[in-house]
Amino acid sequence: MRTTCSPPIAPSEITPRDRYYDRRRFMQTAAGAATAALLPRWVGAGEKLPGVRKSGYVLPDALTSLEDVTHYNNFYEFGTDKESPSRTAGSLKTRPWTVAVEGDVQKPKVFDIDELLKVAPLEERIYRLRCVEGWSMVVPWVGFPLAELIKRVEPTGNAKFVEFITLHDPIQMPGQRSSVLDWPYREALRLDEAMHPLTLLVFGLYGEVLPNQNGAPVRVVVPWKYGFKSAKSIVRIRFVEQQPVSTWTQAVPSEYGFYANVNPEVDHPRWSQAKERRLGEFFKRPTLMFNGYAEQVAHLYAGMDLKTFF
Ligand SMILES: Nc1nc2c(c(=O)[nH]1)N[C@H]1C(S)=C(S)[C@@H](COP(=O)(O)O)O[C@H]1N2
Ligand SMILES: [Mo]
Repeated sequence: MRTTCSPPIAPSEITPRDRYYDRRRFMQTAAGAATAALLPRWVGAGEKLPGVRKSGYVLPDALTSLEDVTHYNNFYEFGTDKESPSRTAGSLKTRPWTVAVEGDVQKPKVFDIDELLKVAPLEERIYRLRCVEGWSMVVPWVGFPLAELIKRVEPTGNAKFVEFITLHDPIQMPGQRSSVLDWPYREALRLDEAMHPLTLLVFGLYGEVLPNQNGAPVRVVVPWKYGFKSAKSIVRIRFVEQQPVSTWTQAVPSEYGFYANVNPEVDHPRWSQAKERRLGEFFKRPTLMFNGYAEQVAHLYAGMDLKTFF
């Protein structure tokens, strides 16, 4: 059982919540029955993803528990505190869902999520992910390299950056009724970063369909960058020539740069980045350059001053 970081639930909250989930489950079942004839299969959070093969991407680090991975989240569309997303992200409908892949590409395409899921074989990869706030986790993600999708749509010579845009729907995403950030959430990578074999398009974790609070039905995971680069619940992937302005950079340009490479030598203006706390652990550990992936990614930034391009 979880003993820290979770506020006590008031008895008054319990009944309505349970009733809400029962109702939701009923609706999902009804919807599932109605569409079963049309869809190849109905996948929802917690369901096992079929045909996932293990990969060579493993780590000596212990895995962060499923409980921690799914109950300590940053997902401002569902509230600004860590516990809100697990409580409120049930309102996100992840089917039907489409992802428009567009911009400077030869073959733009709107993918249905169940079609996108089949662009390449799903594999499990254990990656570290570190939040700029100083906590980190080790997660068996399920997905395939983003490069597989990029190759399908054939970027033109003009494509220099790839932008990821999250769903904008204040009805399903209550956090969007507040203007803490400029919605929809936007993030971007340089094309070579997006094509790097470590960059993963993610549909699941721990062998199961992504829980909504972790970015269902599809997100990216860029393990050598601070967590905010890994956009959740993506509906649009756009190839562009100019460097896009990410949501966090727009909000606080002095604190959140475009690159956001994990770097213990570049402090956040308001706190040190030298150490991190693994969820579930008590003592902090030193933060590694590029989050431990320097050998694989340092060449992408050869000759760049990483204090300027933070
Ligand atoms: N759309 C969207 N994506 C997002 C965020 C967000 O608020 N909205 N938060 C980011 C931040 S700051 C982090 S640390 C990671 C957290 O991912 P996790 O909840 O799966 O651990 O998601 C990132 N992706
Ligand atoms: Mo974060």
